[in-house]
Amino acid sequence: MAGARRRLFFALWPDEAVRARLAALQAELPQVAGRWVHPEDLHITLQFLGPVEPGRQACIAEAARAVRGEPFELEIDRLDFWPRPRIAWAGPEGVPPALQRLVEQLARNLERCGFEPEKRPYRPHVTLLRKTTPAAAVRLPEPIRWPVDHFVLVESRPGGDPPHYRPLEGWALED
Ligand code: 3AM
Repeated sequence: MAGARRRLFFALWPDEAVRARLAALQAELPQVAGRWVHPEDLHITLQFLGPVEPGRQACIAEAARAVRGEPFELEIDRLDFWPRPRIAWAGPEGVPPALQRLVEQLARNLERCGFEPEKRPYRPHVTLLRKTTPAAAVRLPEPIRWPVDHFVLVESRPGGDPPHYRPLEGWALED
């Protein structure tokens, strides 16, 4: 039997301290309309994979294992809004080189498993609020420092009650 496909993506997963600060930011958002992302679902997507057959998961794990990365720190210092997905998000002003390298390596390794690399430039962000109303970008007076030393493969289970995302496996970024 083929087994059920799972909806998967690679992400940076905050530790409890960073998660608490991101959740506090949600509470301070000026927007009132929208659908809050459950605090346990807060993350930064590295690459979205979509529905994956069980037979491809070994290739995906191998692609992740083959990544040679290094730990880095993210400075979450911007709160912004994108009109097309209609989300409010928090993220770093720029992309740290170590993060850019991580995303590119992952995309390259995943091509061997048949996943098309994303054509749009990589924009790291934590979605805080969906289906929201337009808002102006602001710079956070106190940036959130997010030390990144690993990345995870996450299963997405939309529908039902949140949290919707569950980390399945993680890989360290080692010097
Ligand atoms: O990281 P965020 O919350 O912005 O919108 C989905 C979510 O993004 C995105 O992957 C993340 C985890 O679900 N996503 C969903 N479908 C997608 C698709 N077809 C997608 N990203 C790219 N292509």
